[in-house]
Amino acid sequence: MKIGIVCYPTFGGSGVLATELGMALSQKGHEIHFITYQQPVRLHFHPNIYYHEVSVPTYPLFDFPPYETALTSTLVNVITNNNLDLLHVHYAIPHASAAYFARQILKKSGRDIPYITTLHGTDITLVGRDQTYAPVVAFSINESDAITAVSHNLKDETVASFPIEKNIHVIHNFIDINRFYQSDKDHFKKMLAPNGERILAHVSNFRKVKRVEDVIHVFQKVREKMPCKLLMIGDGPERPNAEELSRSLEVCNDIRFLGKQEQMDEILSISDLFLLTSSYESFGLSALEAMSCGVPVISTNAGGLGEINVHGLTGYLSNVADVDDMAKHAISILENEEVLNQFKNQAKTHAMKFEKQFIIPQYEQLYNEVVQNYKKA
Ligand code: GMT
Repeated sequence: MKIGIVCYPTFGGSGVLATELGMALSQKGHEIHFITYQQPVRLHFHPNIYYHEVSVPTYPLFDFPPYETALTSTLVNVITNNNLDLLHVHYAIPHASAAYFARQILKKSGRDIPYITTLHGTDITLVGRDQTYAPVVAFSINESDAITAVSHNLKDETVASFPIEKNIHVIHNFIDINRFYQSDKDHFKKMLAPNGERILAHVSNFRKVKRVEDVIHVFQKVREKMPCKLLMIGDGPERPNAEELSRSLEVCNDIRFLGKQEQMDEILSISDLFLLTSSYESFGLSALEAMSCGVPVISTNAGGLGEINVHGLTGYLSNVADVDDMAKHAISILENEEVLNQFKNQAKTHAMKFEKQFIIPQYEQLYNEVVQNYKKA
């Protein structure tokens, strides 16, 4: 099948998932066309993969260059010139409405193409609900030939927020266990924790929804009980506050803010515990990547996190903002080597349920259904 994938090319979970999906599909023989404004960060070369850049010319009149219009025109051109069978857009805003518009334009010239929209989280729960976008989001989701959500929780949130007229298929995010596994990085671990300190890690885009200051508070409480280090990976608007808090709590010497990193498997390989303190998380792909590397997860119970992190098995879940509870659970895992190893094994074993070989066929089946139905109609 010839499939166009539209996504954000950045480090965010939706872009990462879309890129991994495209790469996995290309290995199964599909021809994949990424259409984004930048080459996706995790994209590797493969003969079946094409990348089309959306360029948005500037003009003095444009205070806000019309990205959606540029994307729609690029979609029309790429679909026509490459004879695509299907479009799969990740993150509703503005990708679903651009796909709808491109489909309408192509209909005028006698070409028809179905599009599938995958909802990822904040496109529904934060940005999408805002009245600035809501009518367009609802319309373009409903016009999709199929809708998927990355968790049952996100499906429920979507149905509660919008007048959805179609079934939403839940297809969980997935992991490549051949890339995300615990490898021997002892030399690297010794550099960061020279005295055998436990290593805690957090990965995010440092937005408000991640509550990164809670990560620092949890770390401070764990550090009172045992020598440990914290790795803060990623970047975003809340990073200065988190750094300031770590200085005022006098824990900054044991925290490394590493910024955006590509070799997440290596960093997770040296980590003992993963912290995710979000007030909402549709799924928590970063937590799954950690579990796949054998790192137990201390998270909140917000959104779909309970669909991957199993309380008492792969880690623990606490109420949002309950840093005492999170610290208590973190200590209970980290203070005993045997318990820690047990949680590491359980996290790894559970992550394997989300292995890409189980999830990719669910997308392929949906693609086939959509394309067949479209041909019949
Ligand atoms: O975490 C973010 O804010 C980035 C965001 C995105 O769309 O790039 O991530 C969302 O999609 C991921 C992939 O499906 C999910 O694993 C994240 O849980 C989800 N983030 C939120 O719901 C806050």
